[in-house]
Amino acid sequence: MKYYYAPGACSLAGHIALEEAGADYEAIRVDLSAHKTEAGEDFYAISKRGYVPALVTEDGLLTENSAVLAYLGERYGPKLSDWDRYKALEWIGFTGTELHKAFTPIFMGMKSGDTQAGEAARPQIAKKLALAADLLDGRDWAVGDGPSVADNYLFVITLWADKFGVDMPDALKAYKARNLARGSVRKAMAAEGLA
Ligand SMILES: N[C@@H](CCC(=O)N[C@@H](CS)C(=O)NCC(=O)O)C(=O)O
Repeated sequence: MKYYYAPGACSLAGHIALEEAGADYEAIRVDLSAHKTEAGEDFYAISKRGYVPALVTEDGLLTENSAVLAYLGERYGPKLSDWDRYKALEWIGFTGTELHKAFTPIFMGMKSGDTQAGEAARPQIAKKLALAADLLDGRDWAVGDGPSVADNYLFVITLWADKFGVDMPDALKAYKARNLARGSVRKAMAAEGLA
């Protein structure tokens, strides 16, 4: 498999899953501002979407965190009960559409240099992070007894919250620390030059 990622981006979630699985894959860094791979290929020629993550499998190209994480989770992740599989999808949906997307004004501001919208978005992001902590409801992991792909994605969001100075409840700070202690997380972060 080939895995296209950008350092510290949402694609870190799948990168952690691949490390956790001990999968046979090649990680390829993409420069998202130039839309070029580290070898200088046009990333749009690899994925029409132009964004990461993008996973090249034996069956073809798979994109979108919701699909990539479900694919990696079901193939390589811990076996979940039927109900927990649905709950993991619920978490991935929540993380992608509520948490991840809430950071869009900050990312746009970084590109345009106009940071006002990003500043204005912070309280709203903090509110959503408070909801995430509430939904964890005292559990160590999103579903089941251990980490799953749902945690990989939520963990990336906690990294962004710290990076951009958004308030996080203590439960989420502890959750972030718990994830940072995972070998797969440390390996994927080191591979992306984040450690
Ligand atoms: N809908 C996509 C969005 C992925 C996404 O937002 N990727 C960002 C990095 S976190 C990206 O590649 N942005 C660069 C761009 O859109 O040009 C998904 O859920 O996987």
